[in-house]
Amino acid sequence: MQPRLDPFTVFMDLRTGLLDPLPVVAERRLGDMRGLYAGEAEPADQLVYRVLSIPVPELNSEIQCSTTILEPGLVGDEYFMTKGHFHAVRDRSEIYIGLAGEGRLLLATEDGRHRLEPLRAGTVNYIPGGWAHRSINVGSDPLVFFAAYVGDAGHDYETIEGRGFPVRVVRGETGPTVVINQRYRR
Ligand code: S6P
Ligand code: ZN
Repeated sequence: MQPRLDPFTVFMDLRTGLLDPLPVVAERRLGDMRGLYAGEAEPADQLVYRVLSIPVPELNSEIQCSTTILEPGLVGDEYFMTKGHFHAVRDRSEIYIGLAGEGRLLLATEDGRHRLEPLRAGTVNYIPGGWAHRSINVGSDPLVFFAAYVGDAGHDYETIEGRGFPVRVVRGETGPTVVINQRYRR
């Protein structure tokens, strides 16, 4: 076969997740996340996370790679988190490699099962197809992780925007606490 791409190398700072050369950067602010938190997501311009993506074609022959830098913070008692998504092609899987900070990876199936996994420096999370995933920063420093996933996975945000995850992770008296999401609809 004729190769589609030439080899290339990107340098990653393993503590900050920053990539060199700096690839495509997407920013998510509280104003982008209305309806996902139980409380009011204010102020709208507050940065919550950045996703630095290495651009490759969205084909199942490729591997998409990105780092996520998720700031520490709270909306009410709910920790800063990513929007969360199913892959548009549901059976596409992914791995996360934790680089810095203290987090949780919340996963859920369409039939309402959920799991909470650790996400910190040294964790390798395997996210099988069919599991929606959201990362949550429960610490006081940025949560940084590297993601690699099947190139044509795509992202379905609408399903999570409509139904939420079955649980939320909030700051409790003894630390991060899992509570039922009262707005969850299966
Ligand atoms: C992509 C992978 C991550 C997330 C990123 C932001 O499949 O899971 O790169 O895109 O952590 O989360 P979200 O839910 O806003 O895409
Ligand atoms: Zn994903």
